[in-house]
Order: sequence, then C-alpha cells, then structure tokens
Amino acid sequence: MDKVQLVTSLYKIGAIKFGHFTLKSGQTSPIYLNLRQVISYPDLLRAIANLLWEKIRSCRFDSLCGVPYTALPIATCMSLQHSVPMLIRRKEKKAYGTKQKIEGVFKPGEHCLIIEDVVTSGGSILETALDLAEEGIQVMDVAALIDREQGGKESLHQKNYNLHAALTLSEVLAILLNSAPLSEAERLLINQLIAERTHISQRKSYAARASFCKNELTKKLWTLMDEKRTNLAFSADVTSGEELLALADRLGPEICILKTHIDIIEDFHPELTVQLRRLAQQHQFLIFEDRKFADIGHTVKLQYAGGIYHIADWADIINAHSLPGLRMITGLAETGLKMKRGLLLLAQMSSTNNLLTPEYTEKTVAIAKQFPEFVMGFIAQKKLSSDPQWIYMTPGVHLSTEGDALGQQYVTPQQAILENGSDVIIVGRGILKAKDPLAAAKLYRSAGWEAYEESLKQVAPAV
Ligand code: 5IU
Repeated sequence: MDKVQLVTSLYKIGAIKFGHFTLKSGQTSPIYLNLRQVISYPDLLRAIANLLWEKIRSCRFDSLCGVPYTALPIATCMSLQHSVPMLIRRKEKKAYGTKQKIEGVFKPGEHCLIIEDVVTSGGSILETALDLAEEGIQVMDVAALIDREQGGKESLHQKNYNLHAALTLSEVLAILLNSAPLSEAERLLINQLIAERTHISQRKSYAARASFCKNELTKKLWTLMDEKRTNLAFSADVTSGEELLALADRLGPEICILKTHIDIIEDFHPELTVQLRRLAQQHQFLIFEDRKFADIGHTVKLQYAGGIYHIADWADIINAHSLPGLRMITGLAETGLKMKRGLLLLAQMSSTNNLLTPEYTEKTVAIAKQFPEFVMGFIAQKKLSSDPQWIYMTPGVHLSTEGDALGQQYVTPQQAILENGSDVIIVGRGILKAKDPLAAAKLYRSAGWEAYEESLKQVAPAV
C-alpha cells in the first residue's frame, strides 16, 4: 500500500477528521488525527509498519519502543516482521512488584528506536526517551507516521533525536485534496489551510541568508553557492601536491569549497598554495584548510600565520575546536579579520563515540555568538540554532551510509540537507574513491542541490 492509498484509507475509516478539536498539547486545530482504531484494520496497521520501517532501515538500533498507546501495536508489528526486540514503557507507575518503568530485556548502552503515530510538540516522545535514558538506554532516532509540523521535529533535534516521519501534515493535506472523496466544506477548509501554510517557508534561500551574516566571507560564500548552484564541498584528502592540483582543476567547476589537509601532502612546496589560489579564482571556489586548531590563543596564532604552511595566506576558511575556549578565537581572529577570512567551530563530529556531548555543542554555539565578525558557522551534523547568520557544513556524507572501519559514520546528502537542515555537504571518499571522480562530484552536487531546493518547499505552519 503506498502513501496515497494509506492516507485515503485513513480518511475513509475516520482516522483523519475535520472540525474543531483540542489537541493533547492544549492547542486547537481544525484537523484531528486519531490512529487508535487502525488496530481494527490489520492491512492498514501493516502498511503503517512497512512505511515506518522504510524510513528507518538505515538507522542503528537494538530495540523498538512504541509511545503508549497508539504506537504500541505499530511497534509490535515492526518487531514481529523484522525480528527486532521490543521494549514497553509503562505510562502509569506500578504500585506493586518491581516498580520498573521499562518492561523487556535490555542492556545499558543499547540503542532504542522510538515509534510514534503522530508528532505534535514531541512531548510524549521526550518523556519516553527520558524514561529509557534513566535505564541507560540511548535514543538517537524516532520514527513517526505523521509530523504535524508544529515544532516537534525541532524540539527533538535540540535534544539530539532525529525524527523520521513517513508523512508531514502538508503531504497528508495534499494527498487528501487530490485523492479523497471530500465534502465541499472539507475541500474548502483544506484549500484554506494549504494557502495559509505555503507562505511561511521554513528555510531561507542561500541568497537571502547573505543579508544576515556579519562575516564578509560568509556573505561571499552564500552568493557563490546561489549563483554557482552548488552546496558541495570536496574533501581532497590526497597526499600528493600534483594530485591535489589536478583534482582542484577538474572538480573546481562543481564545488563551492575545496577542503584540504595540507599537512598530509608529502611533497609540499609553497608554490602549491599559490597554484591552489589560482584555481580557486579561476573556478570560483573557496579553500578550507581543515586544520582543527585546538591550543591556547598564543600558539594557534603562530600555527595559523607561520610555520611552513602559512595557512592564513591562502586558506579562506579554517576551523577550530571550541575546547580551549574564547581566547583561542581571539588569537585566530587577529590575523583572520585582517585577511578577511572565516572560522568554523567544530560543534559536532561524525565519528562514532566521539566526546562532543550535546552540552558541548550548545556551549560552542554560545561561543560563536561572541565572534560574529569572524565565525562563519559550524561543522556539525545538523542545524543547531534558528539564527540564520550561521552556516552549517556537514562532513561524513556518502551516498551509501555504510561507514568505514575507523569509526566514520555517514549520512546521505538528502539526510544532511533536507532532514538535518545543514547547508553544505562535505564529501571525500564518496568522490575520491569513485571510478570517475568528476562524474561522482556531479552526482553529489545534484543530490545536494536537489535536497536544498526540496527543503525550500517545506513549510512551517501552525495548523
Ligand atoms: N571530518 C569528518 N568528520 C568530522 C570532521 C571532519 O569526516 O566530524 I570535524 C573530515 C575528515 C575527512 C572528511 O577529511 O571530513 C571526510 O572524508 P570522507 O567523506 O572520505 O569520509
């Protein structure tokens, strides 16, 4: 059963209704989604379980936990079909016996995927995640059938939970309008709701973002991305200068940024950086030296401007860990501002078991706010704040999300840009190890750009 058949069936059984309703969150709404009775329609229940499974099949988890009550049968269905163990969270405190809130067999540290039917504010999901966390069970992903697009996804994101919704309410409305046997009054109401929703675009275009930032280089980058129609940064982790130049020349027309690790070049010579700058000018991309500074202000200043690499002379963008604190940034900014450069702070990493906790990430965002003239934004796995001045660049992007043997974890361009709200995808081996790196770069470029264009169509309504 596809989404259209499912949504029209849900309408026919009265699981989607129009009128005047008060939701669990206290908000009122002209649309009511009540999936409790799907247990009376096994085909629908199975279709929902299948749709959800499709959304989360690349996620990593050891068990499933449905948010009580409506999602419990959905979770059960997925558990049975895919032989994944299930946990149940008690909603009411047990007055006798063990008093435990989580039923089922689990090991502390295991990953549990939460299943929900409809997400409004995300409150019930957060409660479930909290109870699981008390038992040492980690939650990274949440699967839901319908996202009402009322801020639930954002509040879950803030707590580092990824919401994978099979349908948004906007999609449900569009499907109903096209395919359901609606009454005239319902048709009018849905048209009105869609009209209200479409002029509040959630995402600003790259061109529009240029007017929000205080760092001049970020402005230039937004404009470059918009005009060149690319949000692809190529991570050229090669060890020969000649190969680096050849790649920069060949892939230059496809990318907005060339990311280098200059210290892995075995035959480094200052002429290499002169050539790189010439190619950056010719093909219109910025150079990002992925140096990850992480020392006291005095030392990073020397590392940035001096040594054998003279990074400040040729790299438009550098990055730094926020670990050493504010004054390290002052050390970098002294040189960087003079040269009209930009800094990205490392707010999150893509590697498994890294030590960058949500609290560290939050503090990193707070540090950035103190240096808006120099900090461009973040290296992160997802958008971290609604402030449009920051740019987000995501490494660990690959069309196959398999990861590598040394802890790299991948997301797809679609996940990075559309689901996680990032702005730039950083791709290394996905391009470098391809038989034809140019063809691969074109593929990543169009995947990244399509995801961006799709994200502009997403709307932030309050229905
Ligand atoms: N990189 C990451 N993850 C991070 C950070 C940087 O992969 O969290 I911070 C770098 C490492 C490498 C590139 O230079 O991005 C990714 O390369 P692959 O696409 O080949 O995995």
